[in-house]
Amino acid sequence: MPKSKITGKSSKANTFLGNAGELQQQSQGNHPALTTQQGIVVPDNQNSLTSFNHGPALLEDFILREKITHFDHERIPERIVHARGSGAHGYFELSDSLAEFTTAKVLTETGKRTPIFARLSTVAGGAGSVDTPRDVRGFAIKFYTEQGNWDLVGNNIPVFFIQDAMKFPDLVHAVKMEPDRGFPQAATAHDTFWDFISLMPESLHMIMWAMSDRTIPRSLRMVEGFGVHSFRLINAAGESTFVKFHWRPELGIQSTLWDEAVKLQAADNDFHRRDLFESIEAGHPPAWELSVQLFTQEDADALPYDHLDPTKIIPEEVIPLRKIGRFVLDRWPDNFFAETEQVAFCPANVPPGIDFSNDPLLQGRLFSYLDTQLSRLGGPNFTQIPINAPQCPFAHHQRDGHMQTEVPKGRVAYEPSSLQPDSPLASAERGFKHFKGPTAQASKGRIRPESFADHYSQARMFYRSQSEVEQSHMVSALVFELSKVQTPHVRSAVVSHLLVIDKGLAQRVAKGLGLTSLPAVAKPSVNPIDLAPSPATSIIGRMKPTLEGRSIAILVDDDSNAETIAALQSALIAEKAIVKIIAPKIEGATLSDGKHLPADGHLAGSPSALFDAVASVLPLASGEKLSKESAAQDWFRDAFGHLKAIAACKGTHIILRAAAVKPDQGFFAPEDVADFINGAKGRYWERESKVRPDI
Ligand code: HDE
Repeated sequence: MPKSKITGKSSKANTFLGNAGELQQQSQGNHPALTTQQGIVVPDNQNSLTSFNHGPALLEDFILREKITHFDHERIPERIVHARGSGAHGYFELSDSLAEFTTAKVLTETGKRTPIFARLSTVAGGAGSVDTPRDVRGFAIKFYTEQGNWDLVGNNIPVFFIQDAMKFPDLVHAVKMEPDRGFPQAATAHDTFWDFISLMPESLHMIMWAMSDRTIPRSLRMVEGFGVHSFRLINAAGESTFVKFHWRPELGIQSTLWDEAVKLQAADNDFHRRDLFESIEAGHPPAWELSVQLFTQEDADALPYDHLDPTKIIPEEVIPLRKIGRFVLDRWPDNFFAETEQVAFCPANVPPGIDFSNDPLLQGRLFSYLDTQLSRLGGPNFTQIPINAPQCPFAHHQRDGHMQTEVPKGRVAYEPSSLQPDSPLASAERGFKHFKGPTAQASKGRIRPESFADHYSQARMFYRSQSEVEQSHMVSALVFELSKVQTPHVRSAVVSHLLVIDKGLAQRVAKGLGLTSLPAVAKPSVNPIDLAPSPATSIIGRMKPTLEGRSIAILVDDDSNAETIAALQSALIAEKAIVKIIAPKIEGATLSDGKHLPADGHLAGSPSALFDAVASVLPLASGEKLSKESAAQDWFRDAFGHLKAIAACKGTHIILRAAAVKPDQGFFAPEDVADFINGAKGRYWERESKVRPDI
């Protein structure tokens, strides 16, 4: 042990290992040695190299420098849109062959499982923003087919805001946080967004969908997906059929209420990500049916709108959906960054047998995705990242560039070549066949087709296809959003467009905003027509009466009736519901039978917004005590306000009275398990006018 020159005593500095010593003593396991990225074994991962006791850190500490440098570069640019997302692996299985229409094997070989990776995202917020803002959800699926990767990069709404890719940067700049002030994050409720919308009437159909409950989904497991654009299927004879892709959750589509979404945002920033993770981990993988709408050029010509206009749908009442298979998301990624963050989708990735239409928005997208990925993933070799690599044989002459991780062999990196007989060659027979198209276009110009000019008819069709409750939700969404707009003329301009869509809608929104008179009606370039309603666009009419995959809370405390709780638990689990025990303290409660029941959440930190229905089994004393706590009062007031079924025992009624909640037909005794289960399969829409009389 070295001696100090001054004191002559042994210096502790050289022998003290800090945490490293303690950790080494604790670690009895057979761990592999920790090394640097260069493979040098790290002697101490707690203390940097300093010049003696309290001396400065030394530049020669290559272990510290490597660790900090790597850390400094851990983040990559986030996606300009769809930055926040959650992904999962799974598979697609085809049940109905489309061999008549396409040569793409993924759509012709029934029974075969194709591996997939899907990512669901919000659009406007940054990567660290919340899961439950009012926003469109992206729904992108990568199919690792044996003919190369096919990316179906869709949204949970079947139309888009704009008709031409030229407008996309403007739209995104308008929706993102305002550039001078840096807010609001993840919200459309601000001036620049609504200013842009008021000046772009082509966005109004999408606005109707965005202001509906579709943009506040209950779970990522319960959203629909749409490819939006028309694509083409090409068969062996080179013939083309138009196709639109739709996918529907087997658990049914379901949304939250706005007030619930706002409270979820406070209760759990990761509500959707956690929900998807937990259901996959618990062995309840979500699944979707994949369907297509198939139609010919003649069918398209007969429609009163242009299918190449991405602000239009073809209602399924006009061209029915044909179910062709299902996909399942059953494996959470091993590493969020390596997979969910680095995955790169691109609508231009299609196998032979699928081709593009002339939708001008799609055409722009075919360029944008690869371009953005070059900077987001740092260069042209991102297809080597495992999540992006095809899972079929591939061979190309692309070489070098940033982060080349492969070691290509041989002399030949070009084609044709006579020097290397086994070097890859193009194959006209197996290769991608571009649809030739009808006839060459005679002219060019920056022209928007006349057939894209009607911006209001489908917006009206959507609004009028909704149930009364859903229409009211749209009214309150519009009132909320426009009330956040500080510029009065922007508010009026939006109402002037609503007047064209539906006068009743415009009047209700104007009243909600407190406008003293209605603005002049906007002047459409083409007068709208009344299209037949499309009931398939409504959510409430199509909600599944089921508890499968839904989350039900049981509030318990010390001395709660053990028998009632056990009966509720087993009956709910038999319905495939997720049961969560909530107690005033996270340690749980000792029930009437003397047994301890651990809790999944504590009352103050687990608001009822997190659950689809609530049951409460409390002894009178506990009801008395909790009735004085605002967290307990809010729990029931919110469950009531969010139109949920409530099973309440006598003790709970003390809290209900304190919270001024008057029981209605959505209330049950916890012992009446079957009634509660039936009641919990839906929401009590008729309660809405009592809790939100203004809308
Ligand atoms: Fe995207 N979009 N988009 N988009 N989009 C991106 O690509 C773009 C559009 C969609 O989970 C970006 O890699 C343009 C419609 C999803 O990684 C970018 C236009 C639809 C995702 C891009 C559109 C989508 C993106 C950002 C108009 C529904 C997330 C990062 C011409 C059919 C994919 C990236 C994921 C992501 C461009 C319009 C869906 C910038 C130019 C319409 C689901 O390339």
